[in-house]
Amino acid sequence: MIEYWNPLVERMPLDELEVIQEKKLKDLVKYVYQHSEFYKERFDDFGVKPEDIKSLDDLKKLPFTYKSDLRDTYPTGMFCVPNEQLVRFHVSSGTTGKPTVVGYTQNDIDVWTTSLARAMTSIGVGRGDIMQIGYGYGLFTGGLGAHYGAEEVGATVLPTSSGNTDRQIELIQDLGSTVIACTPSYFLFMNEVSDGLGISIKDDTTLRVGIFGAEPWSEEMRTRIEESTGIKAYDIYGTSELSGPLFTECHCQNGIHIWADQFLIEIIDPETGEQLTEGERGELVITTLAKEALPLIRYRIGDITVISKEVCKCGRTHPRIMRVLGRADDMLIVRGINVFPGQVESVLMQIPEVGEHFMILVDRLNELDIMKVQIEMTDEAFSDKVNDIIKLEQKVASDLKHVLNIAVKVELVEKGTIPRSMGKAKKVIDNRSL
Ligand code: DLL
Repeated sequence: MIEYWNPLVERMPLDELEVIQEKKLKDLVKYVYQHSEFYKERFDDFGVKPEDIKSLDDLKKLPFTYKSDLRDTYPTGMFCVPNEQLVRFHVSSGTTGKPTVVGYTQNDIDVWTTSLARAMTSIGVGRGDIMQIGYGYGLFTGGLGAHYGAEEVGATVLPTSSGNTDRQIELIQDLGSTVIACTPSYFLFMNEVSDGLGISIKDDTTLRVGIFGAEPWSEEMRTRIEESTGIKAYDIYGTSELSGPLFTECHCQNGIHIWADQFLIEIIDPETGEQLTEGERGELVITTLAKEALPLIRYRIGDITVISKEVCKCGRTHPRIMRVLGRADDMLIVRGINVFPGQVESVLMQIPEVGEHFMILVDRLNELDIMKVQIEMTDEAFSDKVNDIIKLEQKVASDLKHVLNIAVKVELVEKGTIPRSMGKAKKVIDNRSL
């Protein structure tokens, strides 16, 4: 098994990478100014010219771009190339507004594929692996993105897409899948279905690696998944606007490597837009350094994380982002206190009696926010002794209060009550916004 896909680039000292970034940034601003009416107007309104960008430090002189810009210019108003140069479109589902369209030149697909080839190599996935891809294929970027990356590293792809869970399990067994790529929620569901069929993922399959992302999941969930299924679970991150799934942790499982020769990252204060320093938690902002069809300048993804520029134990020098807590707009504000669903998950997963499925419900009663968490118990913990149930509810409520600083009502529900997901799971129902 090879250790690096491109050792020269992946282990290049950060200061050398920054020289590459600076050159690419200068070229990029000229390129977008010349090729996109949208960017020309945005730069002009902001009073900045491509020539003003002389170093990486000048990045902060550039205006941000937002998801709303993609929506406002729907479908292709931000593109820098004519349609005949595109080899593919992907389109976001548009559940929270108008969909966004992303276009790719052949070079964009190649850059995307290379990013994933580096990532997959860093977790030891390659030739000899059978990679079952349970992310949706089609307009969503998950399936096809993972597919191209897996083929590039020489793995054998099993393109199951999401759904048809019994069949997924049958194929894991019959074809001997060694890697599964899907949302963590879907894998939990697969594990549950396979238990129901009397098949243990740990003992009766050859699965050894999971590549889980497209939604936030916690360190505690990783521990649960790894212990119950015997696989190594890795985090994969990306967004459709940037291409799709792009980056993973390496085998050290300590942050997601962002390839600095292709992407320039910043962390900002979401309120003021000011740059924050390494180690401070804030909103991730990405500038694409190698995209042709839809380059993004200082794109405000909205995801909350922390950057580390420390050289990783794996030898890779590219900066890492720590587990993504979700988008700023996934954050709930309950009685003035900020709550990320991931924080709730972290607390719940540390309580052995609590199962993996939960739902957060927020209501407003007499001008007061009320947060309730519905949880299912594990099979082992299930007992019909009312006393035990009450004790468990109290324990969960007290642990949640300790971490979140707000009173939470806890309700234990029967197994199977919380809807299972084959894609991105919905973990919050906020009735205040209905
Ligand atoms: O979810 C791309 C993708 C596909 C990533 C498969 C990983 C695996 P979108 O549908 O545009 O693209 O959603 C992107 O999902 O801004 C985050 O809020 C969230 N997200 C994605 N990966 C993670 C992760 C794909 N590992 C949005 N941890 C992002 C936390 C994640 N959140």
